[in-house]
Amino acid sequence: MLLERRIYIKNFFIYMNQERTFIAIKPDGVQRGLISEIIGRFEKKGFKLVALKQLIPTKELAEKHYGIHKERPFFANLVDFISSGPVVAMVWEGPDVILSARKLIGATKPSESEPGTIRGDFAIDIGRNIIHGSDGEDTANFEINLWFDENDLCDWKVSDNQWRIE
Ligand code: DAT
Ligand code: MG
Repeated sequence: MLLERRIYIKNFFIYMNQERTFIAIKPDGVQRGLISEIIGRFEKKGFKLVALKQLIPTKELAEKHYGIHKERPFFANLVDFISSGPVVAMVWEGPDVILSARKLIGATKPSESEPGTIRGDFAIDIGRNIIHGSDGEDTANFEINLWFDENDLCDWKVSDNQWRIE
């Protein structure tokens, strides 16, 4: 029941399940020249880019970002890797974008990620799996706030929105 999922505000239908997610192209994706390929997949899917920056994350930022994995044996390597070079950090917006982005990205382990997904098409090793995407609403909020200031988030309307969202 589509109508139940949208509300009418100031002449626009706003999706109640409109979400934002945090996406990062890891240093391997940047080094391998996959920035445009990855951004292109999110753009062509129809999502809206809300924020974008390239930075070399500090170890402190990487540790906070992956804090949930603190006790795992791969944690130190992961933090070293993420802070080893430029990362392209982004916020994307759209209906159910958190789950959709995880599907575009593919499974964590490249041997299990389907062809057609970013990891399925471009990665062969779990330690070099190209891209990060938030895995739920709480992590999305936490990660967006961790990597971006409120002022970095660009509030804009996609001009052809009626051709993307009913
Ligand atoms: P995802 O990035 O799909 O959300 P995750 O949150 O379980 O996966 O793990 C974060 C990252 O840590 C993952 O992208 C790659 C690395 N990682 C996970 N499991 C690993 C393992 N068993 N060995 C080495 N690196 C691993
Ligand atoms: Mg994760």
